[in-house]
Amino acid sequence: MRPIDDSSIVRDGNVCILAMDHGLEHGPVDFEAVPEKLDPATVFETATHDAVTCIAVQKGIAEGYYPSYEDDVNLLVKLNGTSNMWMGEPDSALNCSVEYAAEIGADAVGFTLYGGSNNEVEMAEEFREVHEAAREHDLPVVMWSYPRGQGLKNDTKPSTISYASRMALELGADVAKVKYPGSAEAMAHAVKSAGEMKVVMSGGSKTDDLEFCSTVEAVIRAGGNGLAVGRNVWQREDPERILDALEGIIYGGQTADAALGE
Ligand code: FBP
Repeated sequence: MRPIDDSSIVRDGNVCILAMDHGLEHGPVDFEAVPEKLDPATVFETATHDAVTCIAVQKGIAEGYYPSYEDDVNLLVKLNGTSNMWMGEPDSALNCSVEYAAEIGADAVGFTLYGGSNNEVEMAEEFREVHEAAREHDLPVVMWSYPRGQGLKNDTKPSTISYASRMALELGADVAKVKYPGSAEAMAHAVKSAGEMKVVMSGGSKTDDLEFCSTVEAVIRAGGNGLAVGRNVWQREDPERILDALEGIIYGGQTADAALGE
């Protein structure tokens, strides 16, 4: 067993991270269809669901809202991020230290690495400092492992996703968050490439209930450890219904059909 299994962000070996850093990464446009979700407190409420093992937010949101939820929600502080207005080669500004994340109550930290970007070398050097500081504070490290940049035409190609999960393992992450490579077989290879490290799927833009849950089921059957999801939960009218289903799939081994009661 790896130490991460004892962490509060893991339930029965699996993970379900509710991500809400979209206001920075994509802009308020992601909340247009659900304007009430512009209030971060509404997403913290959703994160109190038992399916969710932690909420992933930037430090400004953590500072403002986590104090009201610290008894009911585990906190992952995302340490870097970039706005959608940045037009350069993929990069992500380190905007929070591990020390500060620990001070405001983080249970885990998150870091985006754009492998393949012209900025990969600097990002990997920053990751080294983050990783070593996180070990000192006993905080699990989740890597948003997103190959992206000039040289990459298809960032969800199976070989690219396996490379993404392997990079996360080699650089010391405890969990890698990767895009779905299109099939359970490709996902199984990405999981195998990561040894005993945990691999979770990145949610992506909103799809219908059955399509989304079937993909999560495929991830679990492929040996993956769950999900880091944003829009597919909080852009829904009834986030609780999808979280009930995800709980059955991720921790109960249910099929998508059974979990959705279809
Ligand atoms: P989603 O489930 O909504 O895709 O959220 C996961 C996430 O990684 C967020 O943490 C982040 O803001 C966003 O996706 C990044 O998306 P993109 O792939 O467009 O960079």
